[in-house]
Amino acid sequence: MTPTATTSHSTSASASASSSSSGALTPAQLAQFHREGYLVLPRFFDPTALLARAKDLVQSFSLEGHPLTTFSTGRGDEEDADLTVADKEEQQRQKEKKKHVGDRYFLESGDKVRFFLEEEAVGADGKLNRDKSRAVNKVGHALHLHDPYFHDFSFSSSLQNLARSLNVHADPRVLQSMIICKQSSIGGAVPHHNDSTFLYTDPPSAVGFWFALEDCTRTNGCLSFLKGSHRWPKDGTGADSVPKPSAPRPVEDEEITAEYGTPRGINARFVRREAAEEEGGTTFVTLEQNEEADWDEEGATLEECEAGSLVLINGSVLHQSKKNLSEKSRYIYTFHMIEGDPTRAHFDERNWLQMPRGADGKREPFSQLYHPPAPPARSGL
Ligand SMILES: O=C(O)CCC(=O)C(=O)O
Repeated sequence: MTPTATTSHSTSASASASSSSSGALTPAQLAQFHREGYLVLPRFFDPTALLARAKDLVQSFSLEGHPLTTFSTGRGDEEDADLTVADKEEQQRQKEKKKHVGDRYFLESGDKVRFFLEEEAVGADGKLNRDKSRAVNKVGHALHLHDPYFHDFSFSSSLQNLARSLNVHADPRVLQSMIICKQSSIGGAVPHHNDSTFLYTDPPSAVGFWFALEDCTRTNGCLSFLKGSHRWPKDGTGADSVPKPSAPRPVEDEEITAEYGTPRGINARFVRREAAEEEGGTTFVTLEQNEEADWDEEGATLEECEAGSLVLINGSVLHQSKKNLSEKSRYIYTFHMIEGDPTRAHFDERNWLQMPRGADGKREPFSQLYHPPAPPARSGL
């Protein structure tokens, strides 16, 4: 095991049989990543301590003041014929208030550690219908800032070396770190998407780092990918045959494009609604109609993997995970990197995830992978 640059815990991201001893990718692995849009690296790290930590967090978070109803679905919306008009108006006011609280809980989570619940874990009465440790959908979105285990792991020397060898970002910034629990029986599906839709930069630059803390199988909701969907085909039906998009496409070395094809941009981005809009919350805005490939369920590749695997995900490649119908949970840890060099890409105010403003009114920067923030205190662990 290669120890991390910063850790004193046993949470090292280590190189393995699948990569060189420093964590750097081999030429063959790089080629596969560029060709297929993702790369599975089995036995990349030891998941034991991180899994235990993730389970501790989910077991011990406080429900006090938590906006439990925020992530419920349409259940509980049924009309009650016995209610008076005044009762219904009051019910509507309460619902909007809860939605507002829920929106804030989500939108202010970019620099916090917050707990989001499974829709099926909240009953129509607005209460949890199971133990909280089995109700959490995900924990995010700044474990890399606030949790010593996830901080040390995320900024480890192996991951720094890997990012250098990937060579996508000049100044990689770490953001949107999450534990995704995929609880047994109820763990929700993640519909097909690409990550640059949710972490938009101009031009797109997101790369996902996804770490299996438990075995991920077809029955507990492993990832599946539409291989190569991050590029236009090179068979004459590709980017050259459609008008140039008004939305930017990812930029990369000309040699890579020449070898594998033109990178695809994205059709839409996920943004905060303007403060003036009554509904608040988030929405999608269209950038292009036909820049992305169409999802093809039959053509998708299921990627089962063992605990300890790292999956690298290009920001334009389409992927999804299905509902966990099994008796086993599927804990993973993930974070993303975007380009932080302002001459190469720009992250703007419309993105859903934002850092808070400092005393000078400016947004605090996202963490630099190569110059990590100070580790959080370990008191109270
Ligand atoms: O873990 C999952 O099920 C989905 C995660 C994912 O799609 C992502 O992080 O982009």
